[in-house]
Amino acid sequence: MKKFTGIALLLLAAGLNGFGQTAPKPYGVLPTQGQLNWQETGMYCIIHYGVDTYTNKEWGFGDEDPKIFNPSQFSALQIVAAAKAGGFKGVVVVAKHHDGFCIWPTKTTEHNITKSPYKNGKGDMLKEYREACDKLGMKLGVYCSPWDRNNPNYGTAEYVKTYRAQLKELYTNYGPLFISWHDGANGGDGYYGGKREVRKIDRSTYYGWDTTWAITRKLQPNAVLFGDVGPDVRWVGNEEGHAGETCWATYTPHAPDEGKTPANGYVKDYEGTEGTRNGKYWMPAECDVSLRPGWFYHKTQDEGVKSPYTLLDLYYKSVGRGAALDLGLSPDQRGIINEIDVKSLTEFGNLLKQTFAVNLAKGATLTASNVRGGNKAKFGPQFLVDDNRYSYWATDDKVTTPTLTIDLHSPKTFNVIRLRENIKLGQRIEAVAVDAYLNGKWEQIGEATSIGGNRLIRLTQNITASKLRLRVTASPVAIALSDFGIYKEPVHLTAPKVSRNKKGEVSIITEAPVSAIRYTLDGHEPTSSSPVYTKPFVLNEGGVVKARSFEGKGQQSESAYASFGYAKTDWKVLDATAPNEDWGRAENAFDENTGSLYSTLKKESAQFPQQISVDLGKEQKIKAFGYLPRQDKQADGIVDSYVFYISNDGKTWEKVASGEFSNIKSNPIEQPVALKQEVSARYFKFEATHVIAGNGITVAELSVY
Ligand code: FUL
Repeated sequence: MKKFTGIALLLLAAGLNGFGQTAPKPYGVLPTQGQLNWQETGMYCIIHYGVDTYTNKEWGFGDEDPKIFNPSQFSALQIVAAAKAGGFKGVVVVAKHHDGFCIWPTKTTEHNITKSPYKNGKGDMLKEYREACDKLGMKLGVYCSPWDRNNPNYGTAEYVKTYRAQLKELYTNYGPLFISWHDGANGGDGYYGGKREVRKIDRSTYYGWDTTWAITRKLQPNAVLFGDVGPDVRWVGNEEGHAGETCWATYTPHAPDEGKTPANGYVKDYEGTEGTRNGKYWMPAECDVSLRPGWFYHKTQDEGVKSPYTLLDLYYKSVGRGAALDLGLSPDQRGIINEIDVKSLTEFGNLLKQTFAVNLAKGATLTASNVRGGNKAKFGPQFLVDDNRYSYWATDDKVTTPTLTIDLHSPKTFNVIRLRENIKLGQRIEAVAVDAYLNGKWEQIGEATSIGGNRLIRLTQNITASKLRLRVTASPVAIALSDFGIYKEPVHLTAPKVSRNKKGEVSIITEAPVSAIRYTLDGHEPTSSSPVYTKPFVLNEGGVVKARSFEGKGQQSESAYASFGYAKTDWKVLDATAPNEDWGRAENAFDENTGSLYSTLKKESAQFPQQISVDLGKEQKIKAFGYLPRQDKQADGIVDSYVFYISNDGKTWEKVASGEFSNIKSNPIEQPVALKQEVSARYFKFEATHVIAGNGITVAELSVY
């Protein structure tokens, strides 16, 4: 009898409310199992270690002698452990970069590790990475550059066969892999077996990507494919480590030219930053950014290692926007991750742990304005705090903008809010707002767009409240929200900012007042006994400034770092290719303002080389120069091929350096060039022989050191 009543009640409930039992219909395109796994992985590192580590380059030409590849202490275990200490879940190993040198004993080319002194030619670094990952419970992925500046056949069908054979070796011998990474940098000049020429390819058709990807699907069915055009994970369009504030997991890539098929290296890559609402494919973004300024290790960049809080900021701007964070690690010439990098990674890992250890919303009473079919057991808001990404709170089909109140029962202090949708049902929610009950009324404290697989709202200040409210403000369909969390970052004093003006005066400022700013000029870390900064000071000869904020009981910020060349106070333009507009004055190339440009850009075609020569005001010793490309995200006029001259009379010039600025398009940071030997000169000339786009050159800053 009892049993019978139970069933009757159930039938009654179902009859009254049919969809109280049925899940909401999926919305739009959906992730595959591989993409769901990737989303859960969330953060991993990409390891650049090869011949460039020994030549101090970012892109090797392809003519490097394998004998230079001679690590004294290579340890895959140390490298993978450093990534793990940072909270990362896997590593993508650059098995071959654009220089063509393979760090596994491939049968496809002679240009590989067996020709190096490493383990007397018996080494296999991929195997060592595989073992290290297994030992440490980390995932492994591979990067094998499609562009190969060493291979004599590059540009022919024969090379494509070789490239596929390389992938097959990697897939067959080192799996299981979680990602296969395909770079968009393709074609150009190189060694090519001694030909030393330019080889152009049709990026849409040359690699026959569909055929290549079919190999991945067959041999590594659980790996996702990364590229500018996915097909599983898209490039975010910058190498700065951030996705758009609004960032959709769906994407419709477009070719730069109307009517053409987009491909890796041939896509409007800036569209990857936000993706496409209701895009054709589920193709979430990966944000790749290096821990150091460059992807490979350069001793001169030891001071440029990103700090733990910079990494945390990037975490919010990548993982916190539904994308993945792919952080570049660069083993040094010993073949291990430098101590400086390990320290930053470890502290970042600890920050993450401390921040996300406790969801302060656990134990709260959650009350929803609507629950699907009134079926709380199946679709109630309690699922928001159960740590399961796929159990969820859902609403009736007609209810698309519900409200949720969260009674925390006692005041809680937090500065991060986490939201997640059950993405197995698609990306549904377009916008939300969060309110806190403060001083007797509801006040909005945060808002966000494009929720998706993970959305972190980082508040600018701590909020203490015992009642919160979530309002879904835009969604085309019923919601399926799986997660609501609030977290508290450890207290943090922000590092000061160091800058210098044209008069050579260095200023050090903080966002908010602090007890003291202390600084050093000798490269040492500032301590509580370093000099206190009181007013701007002159640094005519250039050098390194390090500064920290200090507060209360021994609390101190991370240290800020800036390196300056000679002060540009007396610099004058000697001669320069005519700027085309008023705003592009040649003087802007050395006004210590990274926002102003010297520009010769024209609509009609222009002649190269173009140049700017500068009178330093007096003879100076020069060890290096630096070119800072425009910082406004535009590509026009960025120089990627240069010649640098010096002179003592401003008439006869001596060439002291020339070369390419590799990877400047994707990573437009200052390009430092060390001269072969120190010179003494009153004048220098910077000549551009090629630009990545546009008719003319642009220069944000030139410096000499
Ligand atoms: C880019 C490459 O050209 C860089 O050298 C680096 O490997 C980066 C991860 O991808 O496209």
